[in-house]
This record gives sequence, structure tokens and C-alpha cells, in this order.
Amino acid sequence: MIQPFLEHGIIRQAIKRNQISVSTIDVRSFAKGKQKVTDDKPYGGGSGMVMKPEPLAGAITSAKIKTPESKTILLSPQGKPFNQKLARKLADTGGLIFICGRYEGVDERISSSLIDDEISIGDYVMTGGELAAMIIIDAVTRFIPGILGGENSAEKDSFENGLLEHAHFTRPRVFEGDEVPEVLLSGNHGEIENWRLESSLMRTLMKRPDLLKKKPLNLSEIEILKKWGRNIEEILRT
Ligand code: 4HQ
Repeated sequence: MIQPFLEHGIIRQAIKRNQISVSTIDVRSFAKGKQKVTDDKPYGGGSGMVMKPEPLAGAITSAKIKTPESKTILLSPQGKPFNQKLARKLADTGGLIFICGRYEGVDERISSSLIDDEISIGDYVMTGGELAAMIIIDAVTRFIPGILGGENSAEKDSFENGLLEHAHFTRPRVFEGDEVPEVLLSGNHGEIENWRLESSLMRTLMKRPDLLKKKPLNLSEIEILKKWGRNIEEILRT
């Protein structure tokens, strides 16, 4: 699952330029016996299987020896919610080891001894932790210095200032009768910045009001919201 993910776009480029490196360990290669069994029935009964602790402990220990500075992360719906802030923090560690469970999950004694942190990518249940690991690798890589060009740097992204990003337009100037906002063609950088801030605020209010409520507003942001308020009051009066 992981290999094809590494072969595209910014992740591929980052690997080629030695800005990140990713390798995988097959837990099965640490399993004993001819069958290389990695799972077993849960104590106490019930459906589903649990990942046996010994092969996992072997795999984690071997990973820790290869990258002793790494933090070990278990992917699980019970983990702390992954977000942009956590991505930035993880980019500033000496490496990450992701434990990707299958079946019902891993033996509890693994989480209590060999795991530094438990992370969830959202409140839903997947069949394994691999997609979660790839999502985290993807978002974290964008924060490695030198990955994004200056023009495209991470500061302008959604969430960096507590707002969603402004709307984007490219050529053609008219698409299916729909025109690009005039101000973006004006070359007036002050007005363009104002328009983008207003677009950001509008999109956040419409799509993610929860974000807007949390955000400390600066003077220009308050001014824009007040202007909307005045416009709406005018409409209600007339
Ligand atoms: N998992 N965020 C691995 C998840 C999950 C999530 C379910 C993790 C199955 C075995 N991981 N177990 N949500 O759904 O990270």
C-alpha cells in the first residue's frame, strides 16, 4: 500500500532530494514458526482477532534501532485528533515510526510500553492504520524546510491563520459565462490582499463557522465583518 504513495508528486520529489526517507517493515517477518502468525483470538472471547505482541515488539524494536531519535506513533481511533498544529510539531521530531494495526487492533501491552503517542485521523473506523500513516506522512512532509517553494509556503494554507483559504482563479478569464473577480486582474496588490482576506472570512463563515468562532480577529478582519453586518442591516431595512 505504501510504495505507490511514495511514487508521486511532492512526496516523491522530497524522497529523491533526500529531504525525507520512508521505509516499511513487514510485521510478519518478525513472526515465529512456519505460518508466521501475527494475530490471535482475544482473551475473554468475542469476534475479531488481535495483533500478537511479540512480532510487533520485534518490529518496533528493530525500527527504533535503525532510527533511535524517532517517536513511535500508534494509529488508532482512540488517539489524539490529528490536525495542522500536530503536523507542524511532528515535522520537528527526529523521525517517526508508525505502528499500523490490522484486525481489531494491537495487544494493549504494546501501547503501554513501546508507544510514545497515539493519533487518530478522524472519528471513523478503517480496516488498518496504513492510510492514516500515509495521511500523516503527507501533511507532515509539507512542513519540512525546503519542501514547498517560498511562493507556495505553508503560511498561506488553510488553518495557518485560523481561516480557510481564499478562492483561487486561473485562466480563462471567462469560464461558462462566469467571470474572474475584476480586482484580481487589476494588479493592485493592496486591494487584492483585501479581497483575499474578505474571501477567506466569507468561506470560513459559510463552510466552517466553528473555526471563525475560535479565531482571534484583528482590526481589518473586524472591519470586514462589520461591513457585512451593515450591508445586511440595510437589506433588512429596505
Ligand atoms: N484504525 N485513525 C487501526 C483507524 C484509525 C483512525 C482502525 C487504526 C483499525 C486496527 N487509525 N485499527 N481512525 O480507524 O487512525
